Amino acid sequence: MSKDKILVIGASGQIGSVLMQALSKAYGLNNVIATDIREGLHDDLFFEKLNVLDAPRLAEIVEKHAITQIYHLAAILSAKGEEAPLKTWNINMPGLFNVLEVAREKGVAKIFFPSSIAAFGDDIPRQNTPQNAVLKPTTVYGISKVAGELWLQYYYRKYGLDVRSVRFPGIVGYQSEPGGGTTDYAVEIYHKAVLGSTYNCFLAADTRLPMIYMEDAIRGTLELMEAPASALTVRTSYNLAGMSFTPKEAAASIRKHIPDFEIKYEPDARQKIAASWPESIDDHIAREDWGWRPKFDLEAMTQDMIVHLQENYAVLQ
Ligand code: AKB
Repeated sequence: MSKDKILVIGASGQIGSVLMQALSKAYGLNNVIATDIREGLHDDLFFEKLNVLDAPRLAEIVEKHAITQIYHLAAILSAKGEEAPLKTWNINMPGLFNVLEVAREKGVAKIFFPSSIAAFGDDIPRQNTPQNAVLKPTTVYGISKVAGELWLQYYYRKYGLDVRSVRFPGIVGYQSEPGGGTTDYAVEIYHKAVLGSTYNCFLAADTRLPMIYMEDAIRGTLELMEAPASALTVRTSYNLAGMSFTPKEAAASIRKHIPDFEIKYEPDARQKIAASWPESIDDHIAREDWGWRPKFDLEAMTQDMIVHLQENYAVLQ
């Protein structure tokens, strides 16, 4: 059994709820503590209510459980962030500072902080966007991710804090629902298809974006966290690729299983955000440094999503 004690902040969110299960399996149920601002989604024994902006409460939890690793997932995403830019900054940045500071002060060994393809913006090659492309994001969420990446590197260089990060593409999974992102359509489309409804897509048919299946995203996160520190050459955030597709291609892939599926396109403000992001990602440094390989392409993901969502909805009937 591992000696690590892991704290997940934002454990009830899209990634957090699935990561909790994977971490509990890998490190033992007693060794993973869920925290979230929302109560009721996790076993009380291993749950602590936490607003990450409350630094003394965070310190109390870290001390109480002798935490050795923190996964800090709580943030406001791209589309929701644009509705309240300063509020988004005032949650995303102080939340990260509280985590970095508590880690430094209490000797937490490792931190995981997700960055995003939202860190990219103007003046990038949109195909195979390289690791070191210029970072000029157009959303407050993206700005907070770029600033966050640089602060991770700062704490690593100045204090030796072992911080690790990936730039996640849109994450697609059947286990949980996203909220407030620009890539959320790629989850919604499968729910509507399985329910037999027409999907009104908020992005245009040919909007190509990088995406990753949840199973790959979780495995990649654990692999990065388990990699030897000496192998890691990026202490801002690693580019990470799974697949890239458009809403039209997703619909075509779904129709191979659900031939009657219909989609309509009604692009809204999220279209502009999507147009500022890469279409595909060059992740060769993650592949070289810690052996990253995605397993799911669009067709494999569609098949798995449909099977699992059909099961989930059948249980609810
Ligand atoms: C979003 O759409 O905001 C997120 C992301 C790509 O970081 N899913």
